Amino acid sequence: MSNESLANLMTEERRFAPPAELAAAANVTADAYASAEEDRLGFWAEQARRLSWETEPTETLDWSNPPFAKWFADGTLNVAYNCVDRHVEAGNGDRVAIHFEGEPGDSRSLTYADLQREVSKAANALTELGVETGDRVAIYMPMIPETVIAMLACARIGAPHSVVFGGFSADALATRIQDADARVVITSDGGYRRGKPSGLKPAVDEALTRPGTENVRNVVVVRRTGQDTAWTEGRDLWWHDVVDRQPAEHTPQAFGAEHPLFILYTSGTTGKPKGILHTTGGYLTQASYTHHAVFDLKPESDVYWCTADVGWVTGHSYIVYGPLSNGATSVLYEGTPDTPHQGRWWEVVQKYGVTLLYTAPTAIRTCMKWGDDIPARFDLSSLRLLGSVGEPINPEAWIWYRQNIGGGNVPVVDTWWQTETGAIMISPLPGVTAAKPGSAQVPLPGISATVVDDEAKEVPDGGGGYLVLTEPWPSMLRTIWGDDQRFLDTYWSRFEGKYFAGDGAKKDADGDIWLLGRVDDVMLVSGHNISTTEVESALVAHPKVAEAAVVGASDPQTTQAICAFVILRGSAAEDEGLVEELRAHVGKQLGPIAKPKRILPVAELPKTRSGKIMRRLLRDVAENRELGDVTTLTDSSVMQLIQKKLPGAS
Ligand code: 6R9
Repeated sequence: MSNESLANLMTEERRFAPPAELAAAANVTADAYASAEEDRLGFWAEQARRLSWETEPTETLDWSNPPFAKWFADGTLNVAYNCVDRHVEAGNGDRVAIHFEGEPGDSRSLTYADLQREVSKAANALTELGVETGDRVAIYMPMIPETVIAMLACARIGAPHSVVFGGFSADALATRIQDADARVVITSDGGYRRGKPSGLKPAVDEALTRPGTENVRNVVVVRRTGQDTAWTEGRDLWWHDVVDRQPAEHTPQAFGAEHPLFILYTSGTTGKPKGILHTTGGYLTQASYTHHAVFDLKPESDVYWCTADVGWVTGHSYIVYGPLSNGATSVLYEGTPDTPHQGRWWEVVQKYGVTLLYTAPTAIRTCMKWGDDIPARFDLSSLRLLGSVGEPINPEAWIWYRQNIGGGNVPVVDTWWQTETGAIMISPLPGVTAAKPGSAQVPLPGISATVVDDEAKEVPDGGGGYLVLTEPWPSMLRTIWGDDQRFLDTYWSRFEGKYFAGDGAKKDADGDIWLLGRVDDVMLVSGHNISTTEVESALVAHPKVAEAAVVGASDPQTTQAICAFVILRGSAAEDEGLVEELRAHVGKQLGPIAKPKRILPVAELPKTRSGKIMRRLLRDVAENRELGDVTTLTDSSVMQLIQKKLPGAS
């Protein structure tokens, strides 16, 4: 970003108060802000008591060597015990922990007692394979119960896991195995996606031919699809051979609160992926508290569903650790939202009576594109709260979500956080905050976030700049695995003493925070910094547009020119006047400076597996460059389609 602070173009006046009934029975009320304000560390010490500790911590935060934090350092606990056994001991062994729904329609429900048996067996199996406390285990799996069981088994024996997206290539998997120096890989023959079995084991076999992966002694393979699977004798073992025969009891050992729980790689825009390291006590405290506070979870009656993939941090914190530590009943769905039909998700909501739904803006915009009539065919009246994560949610998508999925009367919580933050940081509280579509609004109790300018000065209300976190928080990353210097350089060197999140943001007149996309994506047009998010939201607010991605392409006159790629809604035609109509619409919403110079209707946009639009690839297209790294794209053919649409392309 240049010295000119981020222009503040969009205004949004709609407000939605919490439903009275929800507010009256909400898990967390406005008092939480006051008590955290008064004594932040005392507040987190209190939240840590949500967990069962073997040794209660006496110290909350050790910040003597910033930014290397230690939380609850003298406490000891076992994460799997907290997520499973203690619920069984409390008499809730018969409660369903996971309703699994396979893409082909097979389903299975596991109670907390089932989970305790399965996790114990898997922990015994890993121990038999020689996995010791501190050893790293790579998990490369589809969305099936064994994935959750494998993660908990690792946590149970203190072996940090590194979950790698099942959609990543052998190359991406190999890099992650090398960097973490994994000893065992847990995978499956494959999983179901888009109506077909798709293989996973072949990518593991290929990855393990690469140098630097020699320390992998065993590959444990879950049979999911029954595909033919190549086998390396002595190294490969079927899960059902090695896990099923184990004793169903396992005594969990308590580990120090700062014992590593997992490494999760974020791709970043350049350079090798960063292994984000999370530890035990602080991470679980904040995952548990935020899940309780933001989703208002009532474990006896709610059915919670987070649609994320477990290979994304959202899957770690809000499929596995948050919900299970709280004793929730969750849905786990294996497949894609449109297999075998575009109403599949809503069918799942209806079938299980889902009450709390957590998904990403990209999915919401895709459903908008498919049309309102699809969700309307299902009974979604069980839903009482909706959440969003992963990208800024455009106000129109927020309204559509509330209206068409939430029946127009449920709170929508827009939750901002990152792999690095481990848990939700900025979000409305559903029983407290009057929601504003498009804004994550306020830091949660106990969290300190603000917006600063280039000189690290806090911007006044109405100003724009960079999002920073000004105090340490329990679930913060502890470092980048094996690279403390990169940890310092990436997050702590831009503004002294503050965590730099890499996101542009603004404060509105009430001091509420609006996220405006990655700083790398901010455009510079004739001396003005303009956020891609605001232009995209203006485009999505037009009735003919379902999705939009905006980039700044270098331009001799204006430094950068705004270039927009749009996906039209179901019935909208790509006629002559469309581009002019959209330009005029953006001009009217945001001002003439924000009018895109070029608008290109396309069929699809390039996205990562967690649904984020990869703007750098679109920038490559807009500037007629060769495409950069496409290995984290869901579908690389999308880029060829887009390139073909460009004027002048063959
Ligand atoms: C949880 C997750 C982190 C980046 C983050 C920001 C974007 C996530 C958002 C949001 C606006 C929200 N992001 N949630 N932007 N509003 N509610 O997504 O982690 O994959 O590490 O991505 O995602 O840009 O910096 P991760």
